[in-house]
Amino acid sequence: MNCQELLKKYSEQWQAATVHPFLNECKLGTIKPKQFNTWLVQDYLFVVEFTRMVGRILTYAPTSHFDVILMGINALQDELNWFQDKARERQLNLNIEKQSTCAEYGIFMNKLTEMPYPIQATALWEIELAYNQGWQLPGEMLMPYNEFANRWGNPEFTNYVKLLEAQANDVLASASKTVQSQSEATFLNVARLEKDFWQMAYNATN
Ligand code: MP5
Repeated sequence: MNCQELLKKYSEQWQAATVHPFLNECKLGTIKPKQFNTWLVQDYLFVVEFTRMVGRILTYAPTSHFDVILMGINALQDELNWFQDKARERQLNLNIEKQSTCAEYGIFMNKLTEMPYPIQATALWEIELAYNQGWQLPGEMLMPYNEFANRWGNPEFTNYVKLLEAQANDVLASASKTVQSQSEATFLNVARLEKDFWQMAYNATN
């Protein structure tokens, strides 16, 4: 089982993780500010936990994988500051509680680094691909949403995700059957969390 095979086998779940009315309405410019701002604040809180997780992944990764992972951490430094700028522009308070889906995703990422490295590498690739494809698929977005779409849809980010895929494939190839099937279960968990995350933001209508 490699990354492309996972996407093919679970194409329905993957579609639900990456195609959502939230993103379509960003493209059309009809998303409600409340929905968008809820996503923005909750996604900042997600990225804080994600950054901690990627830091932990270095503990388990072979040194040959460091270059790509450190590239990701480097980009996260910029991304966290960018989120803070976007929140300031919109006068949003980042010091709030996580909604339940965001909290659940955080707990999932905490547990992920207790699992064998091939599972971590696969989930890391998948989480980044979800945003790469999710923000890319609708096509060119209207202002101000184009800035968000470009952050995850740009060609350099696509390339980074391909490098993550190669690293995941590298370790999946020699993983035991048990670890391979755990990777599959984890793939499905991430797909569900991604779908729920869009829905969480989309539900914020008042
Ligand atoms: C990402 C994200 C991509 N920002 N939010 C969710 C819910 N899933 C994936 O991670 P990053 O660190 O922003 O590239």
